[in-house]
Amino acid sequence: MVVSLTYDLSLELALNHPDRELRKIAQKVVENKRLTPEEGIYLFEKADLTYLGIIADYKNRLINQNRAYFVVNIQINPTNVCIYGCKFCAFAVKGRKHPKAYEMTVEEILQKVEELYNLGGREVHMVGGIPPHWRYEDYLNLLRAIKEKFPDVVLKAYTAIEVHHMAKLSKKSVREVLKDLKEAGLDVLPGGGAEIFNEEKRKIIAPYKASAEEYLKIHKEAHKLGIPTNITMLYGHIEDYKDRIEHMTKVRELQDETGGFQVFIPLKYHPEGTELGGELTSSVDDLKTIAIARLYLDNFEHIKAYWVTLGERVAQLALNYGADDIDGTILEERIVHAAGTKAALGHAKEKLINLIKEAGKIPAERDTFYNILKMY
Ligand code: V47
Repeated sequence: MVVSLTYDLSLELALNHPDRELRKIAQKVVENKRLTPEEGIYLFEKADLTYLGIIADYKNRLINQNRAYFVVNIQINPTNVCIYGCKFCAFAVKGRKHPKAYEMTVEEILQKVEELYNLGGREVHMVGGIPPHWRYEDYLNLLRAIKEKFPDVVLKAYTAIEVHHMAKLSKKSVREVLKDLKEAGLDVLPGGGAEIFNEEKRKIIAPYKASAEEYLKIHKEAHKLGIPTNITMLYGHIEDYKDRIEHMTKVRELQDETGGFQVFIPLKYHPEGTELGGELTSSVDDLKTIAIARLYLDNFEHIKAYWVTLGERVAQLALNYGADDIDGTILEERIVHAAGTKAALGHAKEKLINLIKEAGKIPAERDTFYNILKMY
């Protein structure tokens, strides 16, 4: 099925690409056929951005029409004290006594949630370090305290890495921990901590973190309990294209099994102040990664262009390269800002609406579960 005459014409360009393999891939996209890992790698290595934009936008329009989603939300990073010394992270510090260490009080966190309420938002994205002194109950009590004061808040909190840590702390199974978290008020598991699933590279950049297998098992368990989850991929450090496709293949396989992922979020690596160092990826690489994610993850409804890592301008462009979501107002973010992102914070809803409109898409304000609240 072809969406409109305009797309008919541009699709013709992709379907008649001088490269035989790219012609074949475009044809598969039109026929809604799944791409193989080899084809995914070929797209990274050989496809030009114009070609990718045409077919990724085509695929996105079949799924999301002309809409681009945003959410009125707040991000809270309760503490930067963390037992894991991930080499790509400029946010975390080792101990409470570190001069840059901070820890928000419950009252400070509740105040932040109040700010969100004043803006009419309900999503709280809460993720931070894993401090050595937090007990299992501390994680649960924080959720309870927020839900008690703000019962209709939606809590997207703690990554699978924190869940893994809580299971060790409490000596409970992952399933039991997730059940406790759900009872305490957890609504959605955010997608952080996935980094890159290739075990060799994962061991280098995040030597102490849960393995890819453990990470994915936690998401699977969450899906079985009816907890939707998001999933990320940190790219632009020491991984190569093959690793990106390996990562997305694992994500695609689990989605086939459970259908529990809401959105895939490629996260552009920022090297400033990190032990790992390195260079920023180009905007071409960023847009290609978004487009290939859209094409490869045929069982995902949503691909997020996270403006905090991409910057507003590339995130806006990404809406024409397969992304249909730009996250939200956020207000505060410390993790990627510690690593040098220049993305300005405190975006008003109106700014996000204009950004989306300028990209030629229809702004759709959503809740955490992608229910549309209002179209603009
Ligand atoms: O897991 C850490 C990443 C993640 C750096 O679920 C870095 O909707 C770039 O996961 N450069 C946390 N990235 C953020 C995250 C997220 C963001 C937005 C939406 C959702 C969602 C999830 O930030 C970490 C890590 O992969 N990160 N350091 C860095 N130097």
